[in-house]
Amino acid sequence: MEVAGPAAAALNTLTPTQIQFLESVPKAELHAHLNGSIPLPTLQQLASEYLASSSGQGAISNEAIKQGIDVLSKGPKLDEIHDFFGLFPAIYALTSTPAALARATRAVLSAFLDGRPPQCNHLELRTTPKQTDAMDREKYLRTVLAELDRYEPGQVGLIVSLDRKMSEEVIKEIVDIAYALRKEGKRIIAVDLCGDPTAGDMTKFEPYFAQIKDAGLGLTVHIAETVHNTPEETLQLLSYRPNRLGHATFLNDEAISIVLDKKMCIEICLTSNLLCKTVSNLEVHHIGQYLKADHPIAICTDDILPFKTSLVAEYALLLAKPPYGLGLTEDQVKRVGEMSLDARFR
Ligand code: 6MZ
Repeated sequence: MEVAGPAAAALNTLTPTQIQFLESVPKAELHAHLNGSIPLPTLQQLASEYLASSSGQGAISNEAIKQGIDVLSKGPKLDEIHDFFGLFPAIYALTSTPAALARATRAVLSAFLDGRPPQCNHLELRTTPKQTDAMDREKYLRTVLAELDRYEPGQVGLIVSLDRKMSEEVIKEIVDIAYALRKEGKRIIAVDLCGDPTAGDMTKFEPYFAQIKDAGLGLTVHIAETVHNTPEETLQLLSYRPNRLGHATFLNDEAISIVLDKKMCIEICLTSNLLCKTVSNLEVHHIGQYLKADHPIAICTDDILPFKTSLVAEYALLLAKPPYGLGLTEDQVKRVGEMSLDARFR
């Protein structure tokens, strides 16, 4: 995976011995979105096959797909987080058949788990089940899960994502499929709430999140990712008793005290926050307060495709000296790795 931007700058300040150390630290990747983690060469291959056979009459034109791939290849320039979500329609057109989705999933799993040494010792991959002309949501999940089955059970699990914009009908359908597949013994470990952070009313999720918790599935929610997320919404999401929180960038004091008290692990995605401009630099990143409190965190990549990073590169942002990184000691970095493994859904 090509690494660019802040994570590459941090890596460049480290010695080969330090990079080897980062590779050897036991760690888990707990926050990676499937369609945002497809290695660029795989996506480019899927695009060239798609364009060769498509009449361009689909939901998105061939020209828009070409442009989308071009932007992703160069590394998208984002003025703010909403620009980020516009990258996905082109990707979705390319993973809309079971065969293409299986190839994308296989490449994502390989990027995290097959390196020598691998990027992580444990992966929790997440994805939003989609209905397309070629598959329903159950087929979508079965296709992804079949690829997970190629790895040892302890190595990788699947988190089913719900999008903030979904209708209640779709939420119910997905939650029901998730239960049924789990009952069959498939590796569904948790449910996630994601999508455009300012869209949707969170009240519709309440009964489903309660059921999910009662059924013994994990719950992680993207929360307070932007300055526009209200304190009311944040407290509402916290009241659903999530085990882990994605980003949690803009928590007020009341929310922070709940998070500390309930020991909710924060999934921290440093490059993602910097490139989406929700955090202006590492020095002011909210990771600082959690490190000080020895509160559970997990360093994660979010979307290695647009953000051009890797898990080891995100750990470089911990070890590198300021201003390139946070300047943690090797022992502190090890402790962060340990915390990510402790926060796995089991
Ligand atoms: C919120 C995000 C996200 O599910 O199609 N996604 N949601 N905040 C983020 N931070 C930058 N990054 C990715 O993967 C892509 C989807 O994951 C969500 C978005 O809904 C995106 O469309 P899947 O595999």
